[in-house]
Amino acid sequence: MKVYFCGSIRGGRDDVHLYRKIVDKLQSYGTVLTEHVSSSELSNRGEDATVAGEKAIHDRDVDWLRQCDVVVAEVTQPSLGVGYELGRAVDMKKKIFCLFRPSSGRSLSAMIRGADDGNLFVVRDYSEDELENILEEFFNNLK
Ligand code: 6IA
Repeated sequence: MKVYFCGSIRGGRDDVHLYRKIVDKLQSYGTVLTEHVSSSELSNRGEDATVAGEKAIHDRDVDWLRQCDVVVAEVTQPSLGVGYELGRAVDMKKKIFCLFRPSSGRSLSAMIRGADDGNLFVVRDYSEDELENILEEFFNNLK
């Protein structure tokens, strides 16, 4: 099983500790293609990145998205990149699981909340202590 994990990078790194927890759990189900998203060494700056470097990142990520069996996204911290990845993944008819924390006080974009079709695209509100159980439930239902 190949899992593509989406989490904010330039959108802000406030939730990186949660991304780490999610990726740790996802690794018990398969290969996480985008493990770097959860790295505490990856900051949101990257001013030194070149345009060619950014193209390589984009093309590699879209390629990984094509290869994956399932997409898991933490969508609490708004991120253009995550929104873009989810849109592309919908077009590729991937199974998508979005995790949102209402306790953040934020309101999730209608373009994500409204994409939930109860089948291929599912949005799940959660709190941090429920994380492991929610992921277990999701992956057990995939089998
Ligand atoms: O707009 P954002 O940066 O928040 O987008 C985050 C999402 O896009 C993540 O789910 C990643 O899969 C993808 N993404 C964005 N930037 C990168 C990246 N380096 N490397 C890999 N995936 C990325 C960015 C350069 C860094 C020096 C800031």
